[in-house]
Amino acid sequence: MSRTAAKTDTQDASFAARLNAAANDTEHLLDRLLGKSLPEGEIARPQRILEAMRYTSLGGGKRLRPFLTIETAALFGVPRERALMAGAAIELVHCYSLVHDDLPAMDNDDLRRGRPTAHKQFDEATAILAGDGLLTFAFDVLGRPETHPDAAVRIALVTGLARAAGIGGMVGGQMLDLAAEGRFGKNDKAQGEQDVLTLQAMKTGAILKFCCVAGAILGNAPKAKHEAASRYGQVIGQAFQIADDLLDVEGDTATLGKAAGKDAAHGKATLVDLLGVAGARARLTQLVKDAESTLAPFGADAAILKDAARFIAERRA
Ligand code: GRG
Repeated sequence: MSRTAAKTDTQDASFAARLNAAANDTEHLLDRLLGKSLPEGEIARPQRILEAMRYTSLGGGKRLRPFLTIETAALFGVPRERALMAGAAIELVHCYSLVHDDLPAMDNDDLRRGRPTAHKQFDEATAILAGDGLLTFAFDVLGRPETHPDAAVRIALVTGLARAAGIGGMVGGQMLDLAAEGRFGKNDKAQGEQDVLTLQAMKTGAILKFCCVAGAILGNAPKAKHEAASRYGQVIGQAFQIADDLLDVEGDTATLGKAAGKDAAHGKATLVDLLGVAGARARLTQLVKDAESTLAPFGADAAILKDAARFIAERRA
């Protein structure tokens, strides 16, 4: 599974332990939330859709997004249970995006997190519905008082996640990505670095950035610290995508738990493509330094987030 394959050389024991703790706590929470008991307002949970939603959200993944929310929220003294609820909601959106991205109409992949993709394990209609179910459920989770007793905070979380995931974020970025493959005609293809940066900031960066913003929202952070958390999230989002693009070129399918070499096969423009492997590595190193600088307002409390930036840059899966 990708979770165990994700260790890097520079990762110290306490970082590994905290990432694992976030992963385990997220797993248990999602397992409970996606159980058989019905919250008020639900009529029934049909067995097949519940099974598909559990298959696609439990038992795999690094759980980097919940980890980022938990650790950013910790900077503001947020109780861990609340941060976990918000992190789990973001992870549900992430899992939905993977399910839909793997569909025949999108990337048409057979392998995800070391297992058959949802449409292979079930069927295409079930996979589409499982993605829809995960996305919708994320907002159910955010809307619960367990996430935060103050409704204004919950509304800020719902709005923030909707914008990060939607037309001006991940969904819009996915649209640009499909266009960049030339699917809708040559004129839509991404041309240069700025096009690629915008596409990636939307497709993968927006959700990663929101993980950190969510911690600040939960903690009613003062403006300057909210902005610092947001900037950190933006920078690690860029680093994550460059690392992902390098893994696509240099990684192997067995370690990644998903197909490697897809970007070139699909004619995708990436920063590795534009800068070369050495240039992309240099950019990644600079981004890790930038991420560390953004954390200056938090002093020693942010050591774990510095480790996270290095982990993101150096991960192998
Ligand atoms: C279908 C609306 C829609 C959007 C899809 C994010 C995305 C857009 C697709 C995911 C496909 C993909 C492989 C993108 C590259 C970056 C990425 C999100 C990798 C997977 O994230 P990890 O490494 O995965 O955090 P785990 O399995 O550890 O959670």
